[in-house]
Parts: sequence; C-alpha cells; structure tokens
Amino acid sequence: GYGKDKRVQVPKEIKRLLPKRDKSSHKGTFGRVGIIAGSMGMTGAAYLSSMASLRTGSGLVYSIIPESLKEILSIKLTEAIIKPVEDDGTGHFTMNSFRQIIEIIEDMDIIAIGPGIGVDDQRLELIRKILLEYKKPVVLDADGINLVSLDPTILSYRQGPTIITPHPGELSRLLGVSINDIQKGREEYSKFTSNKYNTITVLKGANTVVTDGKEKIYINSTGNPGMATAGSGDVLTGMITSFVGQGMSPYEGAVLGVYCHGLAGDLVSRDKGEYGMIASDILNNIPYSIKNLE
Ligand code: NPW
Ligand code: AMP
Ligand code: MG
Repeated sequence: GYGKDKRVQVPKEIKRLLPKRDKSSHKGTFGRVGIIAGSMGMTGAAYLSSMASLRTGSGLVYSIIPESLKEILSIKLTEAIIKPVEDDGTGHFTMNSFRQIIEIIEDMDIIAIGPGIGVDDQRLELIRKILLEYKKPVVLDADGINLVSLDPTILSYRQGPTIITPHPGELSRLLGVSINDIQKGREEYSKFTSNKYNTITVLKGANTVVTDGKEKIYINSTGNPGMATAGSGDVLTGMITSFVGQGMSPYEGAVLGVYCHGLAGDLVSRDKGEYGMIASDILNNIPYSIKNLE
C-alpha cells in the first residue's frame, strides 16, 4: 500500500523527541497555535504554514490574516480557524491590525509571524509591538525576519523564547554579512545569531543548522535540492510552531521540525523525484514522515 512505501529508519535520538500521545488527550492538549501570515498575492504562505501546523499535530490552528483575504483563505483552509484582522484595504497588515491581533494571540500557546506578510514601516511598528507584548514562544520567519532586520534591537527586548528560521539571504540581511560569508561559516554565524539576539537559530539550506548558541548544535541530514521551491520554508515554519505548541522545548521542537520537514521532502523525492516537487507535496507527506517516528 501507499503508506508502506514511506517507511524509513529514523535514529533513536530523533525518535525519542516525539512525545507519546496520552489516550485521554483532547484537542486542547495539543496546543493552540496562531499563524500571522499572508498578504495580497501571498495567500499561499498563510495556507502552507497553517496547514503544516495541522498536519504536524496541533489541536487548534488560528490563521490570523489581513481581512481582505478572508474569502479566499476561508475556502482554502478547511480545518484552520480564520481570524481576519483590519488591514490597509489592499490586503496587508498595518499598525491598526495590532489591537485585534494581540487580543487573539493572548489565548495561544505559541505564534508564528512572518510568512508572506511583506515589508513596510507600518508592519515594522506592528511586529515591534507584538514581539514586545507577547511573552510566549514566537517563531519568526521570512518577512518577519526581514522586518526585524530594519531594527534588530527589537529582538534584544523580547521576553520569552524566539525561534528564528532564516535562509542564508535572510540571515545576510539581519547580520549585514554577505550570503557568501554566511555559507562559509554556517555554524559560527548561527551561534553568533543565537548569542547576539537570544534566539534558537535555524539556518536553512542543505544541512540546516539548529543551535541555541551555547552547547547545543544540530546539523540536519534529511532533505534534498528538490525542496528549493517556493513555499517550502513556509511549511517548515508551521511544523516547528506545531511541535513547540505541543509542549516540546524550542530547541527540540526546532530540531524535530527540521528533521521531519526534510524527511517529508525525501519521501516526495522517492515518489515524484526532485524536479516536479512543490511545497504542497512536502505538506502532504508530513503525516508519512512523522509516522516513521511514532
Ligand atoms: P538568490 O538571489 O536567489 O541567489 P527573499 P523569499 C537568497 C514569501 N513566499 N542559499 C536569494 O539568493 C515568503 O514567506 C510566499 C543562498 C535572494 O538573495 C517571504 O515572506 C509564497 N541564498 C516572501 O515570500 C511562496 C539564498 O535570499 C534572497 C538561499 C519573500 O521570501 C514563496 C531571497 O530572499 C515565498 O515562500 C540559499 N539557500 N535562499 C506564496 N506562495 O505565498 C535564499 N537565498 O527576498 O527574502 O525572498 O525567500 O522568496
Ligand atoms: P525557504 O527558502 O524559506 O522557502 O526555505 C527553503 C526550505 O527548503 C528550507 O527548509 C531549506 O532547508 C530547504 N532546502 C532548500 N534547498 C535545499 C537543499 N539543497 N537541500 C536540502 N534542503 C533544502
Ligand atoms: Mg521562506
């Protein structure tokens, strides 16, 4: 059968990271996650990250989006709860989105912020206020990283854990170091970022690095170049957010997210090869990926 072709050996150090599910658990047990994502033209980023959280086992996923996008995303997202917030009229978050967002995320165990939100001054002020007010774990990705790069001191004031998931281009913007230099010192720049900004850092690309900047560092072995495709990182964001929202520590949730995301990509590659792989294929293989650890 289909599921049987998806079996692989997983190292026991990875397997033991996946929490066992208690028989008496209910959806509240598996975390409420808030995904702040999307803008006009980038509804896919909100779709992929929200669905990835659901596919990774979150009990409740709240997709917090600019209100102009609510019709399209209500159709695309069946299981996520849609939380449209006031936008600028063109499908982008503004400062005016703040009051509603902060009220919604009060009840969340974790938020992700950034996929496909775009960059401007209004959104810089918005993310500054959210990161200051919200004290629980945050996964910061994509335009969330690009915004914070305009004033990195924002990160220094954060209370509560931050997991940052840059690709080399995004880390280059944050640190003001060339992509070339970052690629030549991936582990060193990842540790530097964690120490400077008090983050768990996930530097993406072949052999993704995860580190707390202190004694913990993990170099990933799963994944393949077929994953260099639009939206692939948005899927990872949803996965890490989900694992940490289910109670894993930020570091272990990031490691497990990175491992299972790469494995999902490897399962796609076995089946379809690398050329035709799209992010939705990775998303749809999350269950088969995680099943190898259950
Ligand atoms: P180059 O020039 O290609 O060689 P951006 P983005 C570099 C959303 N999306 N190794 C790259 O280098 C995202 O969530 C929405 C080395 C270039 O300089 C974001 O919010 C989609 N270099 C937003 O779009 C689908 C690397 O980084 C720069 C590298 C913009 O995100 C697509 C590009 O970075 C997308 O996910 C590597 N491994 N990886 C949707 N359907 O809604 C990247 N670079 O300008 O931040 O652009 O990553 O596309
Ligand atoms: P993003 O650039 O944000 O869409 O993220 C791309 C995702 O695909 C990250 O998780 C990368 O680690 C992964 N990826 C991209 N290229 C490769 C590669 N050559 N080998 C393994 N993983 C890759
Ligand atoms: Mg990305």
